[in-house]
Amino acid sequence: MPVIHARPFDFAFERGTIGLVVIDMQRDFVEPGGFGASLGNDVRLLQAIIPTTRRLIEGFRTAGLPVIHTRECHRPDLTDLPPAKRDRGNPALRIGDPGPMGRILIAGQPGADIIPELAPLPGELVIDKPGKGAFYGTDFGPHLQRLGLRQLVFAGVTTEVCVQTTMLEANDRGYDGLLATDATESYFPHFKAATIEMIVAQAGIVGWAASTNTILEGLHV
Ligand code: TIU
Repeated sequence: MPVIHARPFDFAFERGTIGLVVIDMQRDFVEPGGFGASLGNDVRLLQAIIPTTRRLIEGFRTAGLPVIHTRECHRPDLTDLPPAKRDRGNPALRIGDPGPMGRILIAGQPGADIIPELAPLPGELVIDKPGKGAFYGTDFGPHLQRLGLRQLVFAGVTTEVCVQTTMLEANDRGYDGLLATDATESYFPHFKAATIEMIVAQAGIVGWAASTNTILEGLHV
């Protein structure tokens, strides 16, 4: 079985069952004027991983392996937005409010688009998700089963929120998850570092972690 050298030990995979999941690389999180900025975050921190994430995506494409993208967003009528999520904190703009990139975190608005540098190719799966995890309220799970995937490499933002939640959801459903450490980022660098350590601690209690170069070497691309 081929392996990717990872922490805490080698990540074994099959070519027919491994795929890349890129979480929420949307304008709303990465560009000024979106959801991330409305929460008071410095979105420039997330922009640093764009070239690495692009290399990871292109490596999977070159290897002929599936790339799946997710977008955190809500229906225009907000019926999938619990008050507990909308009313959290005291942001300048709330989900659904009009902002410089259209309504904040709403499907179909410019802010909910994946950033142009990492745009999905025609035919790549894009999962719109109302929650932090990609399994909740979506058909992500059935799509993974249809594609026959068992090992998932994760990239995207933010490490400790949507990426970690999706890795935990995937782990409970029997998928092996590997986090690409330089293709994920947080508004809080110490949260990113802690998340990586939490994932690989206890003999990989949640999963594995490796750099993009190491992942691409393991895939032979
Ligand atoms: N705020 C924050 O760190 N993250 C989110 O709200 N969503 C995702 O992580 N995608």
